[in-house]
Amino acid sequence: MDRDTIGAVATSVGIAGIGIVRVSGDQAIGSVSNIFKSKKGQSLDMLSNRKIHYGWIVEEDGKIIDEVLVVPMKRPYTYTKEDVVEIHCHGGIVSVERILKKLLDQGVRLAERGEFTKRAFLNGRIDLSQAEAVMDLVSAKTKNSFQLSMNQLQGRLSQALNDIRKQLVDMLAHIEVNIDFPEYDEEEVTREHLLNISREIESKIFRLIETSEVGMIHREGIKTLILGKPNVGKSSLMNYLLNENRAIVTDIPGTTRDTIEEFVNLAGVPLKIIDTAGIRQTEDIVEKIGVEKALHKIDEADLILVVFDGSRYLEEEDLMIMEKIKDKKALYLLNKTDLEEKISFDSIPYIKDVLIRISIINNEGLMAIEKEVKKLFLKASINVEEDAVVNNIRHKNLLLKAKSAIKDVIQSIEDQQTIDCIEVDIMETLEYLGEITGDAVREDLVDKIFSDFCIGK
Ligand SMILES: Nc1nc2c(ncn2[C@@H]2O[C@H](COP(=O)(O)OP(=O)(O)OP(=O)(O)O)[C@@H](O)[C@H]2O)c(=O)[nH]1
Ligand SMILES: [Mg+2]
Repeated sequence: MDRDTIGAVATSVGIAGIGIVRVSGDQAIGSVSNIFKSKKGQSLDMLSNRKIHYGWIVEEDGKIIDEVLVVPMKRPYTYTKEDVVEIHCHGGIVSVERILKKLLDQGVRLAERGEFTKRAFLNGRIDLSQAEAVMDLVSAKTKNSFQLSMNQLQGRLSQALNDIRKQLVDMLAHIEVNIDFPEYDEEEVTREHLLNISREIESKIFRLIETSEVGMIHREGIKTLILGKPNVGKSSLMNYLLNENRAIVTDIPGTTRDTIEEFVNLAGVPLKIIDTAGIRQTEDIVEKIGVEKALHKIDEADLILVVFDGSRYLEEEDLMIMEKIKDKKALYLLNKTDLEEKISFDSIPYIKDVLIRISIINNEGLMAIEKEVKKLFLKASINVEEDAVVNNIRHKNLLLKAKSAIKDVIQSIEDQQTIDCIEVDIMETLEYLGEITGDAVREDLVDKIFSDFCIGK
């Protein structure tokens, strides 16, 4: 393992009360010691461990760079399980960068993305799924997604996976013990026993996969496309949901040209909302590009909010939009109910029942959108506070592979396959689950995972 001492600015760089520079590795205390002058005049390695020490970061000639608080933390009870020092200095760009530069001059290497957390993983303090949770925590946008990641960091997913892995290992042990007594009865009992456990494991894995839909929504947000012909109130809806005047609203059809993307927390449900140009045939080049862009986004959207103008007749564009989104999850919003109603869905009876009637101007009916979104995406059976929830596509894919491997185990037992054959499938299941926690994972994959982190974490 890389023994370099690494350093980075751990706080977000910008105007702030304090900034923190973090160092980890064998030379952490020595290198900070060289540039730190404590109030008491003692060198850092003489000062007490895990206590905050007041002093200054200084140039060789004693000139003060910044007034700081320094926390030396000796291994192994640290974030990385290595010696760690945190220097708390004034916020802003200048101080943290000058201090970091001084450390680099001492031979400290600039940390790569996620390298502190990677060391915590490689040194065995946390497993890979917990390390991934750290990144999710710092980028969480809602309380729920933070909570899910916190549960994961606390080991809730790891625990669920380890329970399953232990059962798989027990299965292998059971086979080893009983294979030496291959009398007919013993083998029958063994097979029956293995079959029961395999079915139990299959349902546990299935349950975890089931949580991933909600888990991913909390993490990534529901990609929500607002679609409709021009002037129906799409941008008004966007502004209402954002609670700010983000998109331009006018009574001129074709106001919105480009797509506008914003994040909104709708009563705990994160939405990535995209306002689009009104769909219509147009000769205007810019508008035309906007319309094409809007239509292109349909494929990747999780949810479409189709807006109709109730004060106008149903037109060809409305029908065209409905046709284009017929396979997608959608809410049909009939806007401008404050005006005299002209629209009629007599030709498309199924729409009538699912319409949500709203008036954005009068702030009417809009709560129903929130309710319906929740109904569509959040399954009541999942408890964000308590359950082990999968919120990561890498984990989900490995669980799907594990599920298929355990299905093979069940099949092999049912088909009276040889014990060897069953063993291979059990080991495969174990391996997929091990990849989630990082017990069986390739180095390049580990590098790839941490490269998505931010610097200083
Ligand atoms: N009466 C009434 N007018 C509304 C309502 N909602 C929006 N409008 C008006 O409808 C007009 C068009 O609103 P926008 O939000 O710009 O419509 P849009 O669908 O984004 O239009 P394009 O960007 O041109 O496609 C504006 O004058 C709004 O004030 C409503 O509930 N009732
Ligand atoms: Mg608009």
